[in-house]
Amino acid sequence: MLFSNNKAMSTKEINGHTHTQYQRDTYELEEAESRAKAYYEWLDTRRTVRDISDKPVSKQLIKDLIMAGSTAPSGAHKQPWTFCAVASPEIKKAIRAAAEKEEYESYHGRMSERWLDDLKPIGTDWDKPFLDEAPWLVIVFKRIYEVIDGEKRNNYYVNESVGIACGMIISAIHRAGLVTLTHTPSPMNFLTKILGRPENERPYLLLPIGYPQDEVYVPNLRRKPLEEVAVFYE
Ligand code: IYR
Repeated sequence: MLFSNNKAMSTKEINGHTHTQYQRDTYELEEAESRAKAYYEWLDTRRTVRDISDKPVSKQLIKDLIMAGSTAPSGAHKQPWTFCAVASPEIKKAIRAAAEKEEYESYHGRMSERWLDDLKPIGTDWDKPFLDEAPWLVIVFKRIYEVIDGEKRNNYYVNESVGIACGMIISAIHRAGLVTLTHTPSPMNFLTKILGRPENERPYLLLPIGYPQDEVYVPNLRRKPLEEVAVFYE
């Protein structure tokens, strides 16, 4: 086998399984520091955007975003996720109607006063126009188990794995200059029904994806500084 730079790639057997040599790009510390800083500063420009334009986004682009999410590490490499990508206006309408029904209940009694208060600076309410205006909705399902030869096999670290995959697709969306928000209608089992998902899948997160509308306002958030999010033990 060859590396992409045409060098020979060596392999090694571990437990009877072939491992291929890991080829890394490494950088001297100064270059590594500057790359880390640049990546952080670029990620820090990402904002959750709820005003998503109806400007079309190609299926090809969505496929690559999904594949970026699907590069996430996962328990025993089971990749316990299914990304359902919805462009159908009828399905989007059905999702919006069902989500708003739940959200209406949440905002009018199911959520505590404190919770509603915490959301005031964000400015959300039960009205979810992005659910049928965004060109695509990607609904991420976690796969609790697989059925292999008629037998249930539980996946491992499913929440961790799917959470990481969501983080990776969110950063890929940002990289493409598109926007999204992490919508979590609650309860969200209506998604299982509308999308006809099997019993081993549970809805995890809904990501509307598209271009931002022409003029968009986002809350004036401050991200915690390093001192508030990290503790160093040296
Ligand atoms: N799921 C609801 C409420 C909501 C909850 C939190 I926590 C947020 O950060 C934002 C919204 C909704 O989508 O409106």
